[in-house]
Amino acid sequence: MSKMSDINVSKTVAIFFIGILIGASIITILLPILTTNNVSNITQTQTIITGESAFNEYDRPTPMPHRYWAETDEFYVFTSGGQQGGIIVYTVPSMKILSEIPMFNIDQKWGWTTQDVDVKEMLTNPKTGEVITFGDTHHPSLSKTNGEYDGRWLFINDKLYPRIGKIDLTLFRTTQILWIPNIEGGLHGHHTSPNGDLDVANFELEQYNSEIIDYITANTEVTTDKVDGPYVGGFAGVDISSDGTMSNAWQVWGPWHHDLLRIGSGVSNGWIVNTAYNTERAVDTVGMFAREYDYVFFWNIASIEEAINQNKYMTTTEAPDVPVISWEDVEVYMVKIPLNPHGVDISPTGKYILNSGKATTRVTAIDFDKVLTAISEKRFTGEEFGVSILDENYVYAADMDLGLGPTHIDFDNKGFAYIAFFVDSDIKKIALGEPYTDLNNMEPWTIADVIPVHYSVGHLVIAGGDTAKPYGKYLISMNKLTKDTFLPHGPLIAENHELFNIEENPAILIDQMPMLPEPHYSQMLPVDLIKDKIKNAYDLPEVIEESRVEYDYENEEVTVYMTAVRSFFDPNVFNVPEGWKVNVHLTNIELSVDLTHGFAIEGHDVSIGIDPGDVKHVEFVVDEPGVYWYYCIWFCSELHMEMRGRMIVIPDGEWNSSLESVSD
Ligand code: K7E
Ligand code: CUA
Ligand code: CA
Repeated sequence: MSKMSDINVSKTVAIFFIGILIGASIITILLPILTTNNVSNITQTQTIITGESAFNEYDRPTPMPHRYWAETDEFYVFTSGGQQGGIIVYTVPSMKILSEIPMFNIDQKWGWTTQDVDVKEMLTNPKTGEVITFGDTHHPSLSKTNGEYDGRWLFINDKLYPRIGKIDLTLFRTTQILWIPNIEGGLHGHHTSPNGDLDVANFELEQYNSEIIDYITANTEVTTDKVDGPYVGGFAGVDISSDGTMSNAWQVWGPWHHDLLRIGSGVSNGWIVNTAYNTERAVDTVGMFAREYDYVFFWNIASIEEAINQNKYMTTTEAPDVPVISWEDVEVYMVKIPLNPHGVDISPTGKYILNSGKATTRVTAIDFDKVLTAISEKRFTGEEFGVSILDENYVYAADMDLGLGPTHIDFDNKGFAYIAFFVDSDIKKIALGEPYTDLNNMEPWTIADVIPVHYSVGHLVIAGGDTAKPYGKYLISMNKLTKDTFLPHGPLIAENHELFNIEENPAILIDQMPMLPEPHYSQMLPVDLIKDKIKNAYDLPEVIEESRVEYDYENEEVTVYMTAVRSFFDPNVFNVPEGWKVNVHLTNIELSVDLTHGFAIEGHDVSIGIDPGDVKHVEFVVDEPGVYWYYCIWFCSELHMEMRGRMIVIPDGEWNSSLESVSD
């Protein structure tokens, strides 16, 4: 023990001197910056540039003042990575990428790998035990309070597997993945409620869960067949507690599969709105176009809760705590909309629900006030599977013939809807009706601007477009099939995110940014809403495990409690008998921002970043005797290269307890 403390003392001294060295160099670098007034620098430079060459305010000044973008960027953009499996973060108006946040994918540089037992658990399908390390993120939804973003969390669906992930916006890291039971395949339409207590997602695929089919088709005309179809569908409700914890709340199942989804607010508060493009209940592409129209559905959330209170639900063996409710036991209405709809989006006061028929040229606007009247006056034109069809001639505020391939819709703060057209490669700006006519001063439902994009636009996003109070100002068109927009780089071309200033009419293209494949929807959050809440480090545990190595002969496991600090691992050597399992509990005890370390060990498929204040728990098995170096994967100081240590695997038969490592 005395040997150990001697070494500790000398190490403390070494750390102290290294700390001074590093500190001194940081001060040397920072001093000129700290003593310069950056803000006035920026303004000056801008004025000069603007005056001389008619550059607009979005051009970068030359010479570039240090911290220019940190001072001027206004929004964070959280864009779904699509088949990348996570989230990509960039800022506006600079269009500069800040971060990737792995979620359903693994990415060792961000410390998100399945060697971390906590990450592995989150990525394990509870039904099959499979660890799924890829996904398909589509629809991010920022948490809200009173209909506006509160900057606490971001939730997103996986279209490939049935799960919803959550990002904690104080850390920009995934902190929970909730698996949805009873279904095969993933989730698609996804949105959180205006008060942040509910998250709802449509099942991406038609389902055949025989337990549930027996229940929901018991007394109805709904037919199903396992081989020939048709099948059934539905959506899942997820409770979000006040600390952001997600839990499975309920599922509603019915005859149809649903595509996109919004939770109403304002006038439509308390209703879930979702579409179905396959009201034909077909199992092949052509069959899904058989009808001339499909439906948008309005589901009363209170009636779902009421059905649960009245015990009108079943549960499955897989999920005994999750009520499964038949569509027959909830209050639901539908309205005919142009065939094979895609986008369904709700205007800021919750009054207008815009639906785009992606295989048509039509976009319809439904007035939710009229939906409520039509329900109370029973203005129905028929029913299907017991669901009343509201008279579309009454509830439509507009039926617009606007162009080819309408996809998604978003809203600004001035009474306009912006509708993306995939085939036309443009965005049409449309004046909304009452109560927005005071704002837009236009004949309702007429075109105010046609914005060309490059080229085929799927989603678009306006800052705060799904909130009660959009911020407006910027629109990002998220384009696919971008062809010649950027330099050639092989057969698959980067996506193109185009930033427009929509305060001007016609809108001004500010920037084009190549984006890695393949975003769907994004959301924008004001910098001021979260900037000061973002943490420099994880909260270190109250008790930091003392560095040590423990041997468990019964289970043949060695547990290493290790710390990382510039630029040492402690312990920096440990011995293990061949064939044993190794658990490394690694704590980065630094609390300085950006001082991420890492732990990579040769030959064992382990490489993982670890942020300041974080604790990682890595597991692996040692099969081959030998000397294995481990090292830090992030350049953390001038002594980074030396930040390494050894794991020595002792051959079978040569081990004896005197080889047990004691921490130094
Ligand atoms: Cu929102 Cu791409 Cu999933 Cu349309 S979907 S683009
Ligand atoms: Cu720690 Cu490099
Ligand atoms: Ca259809």
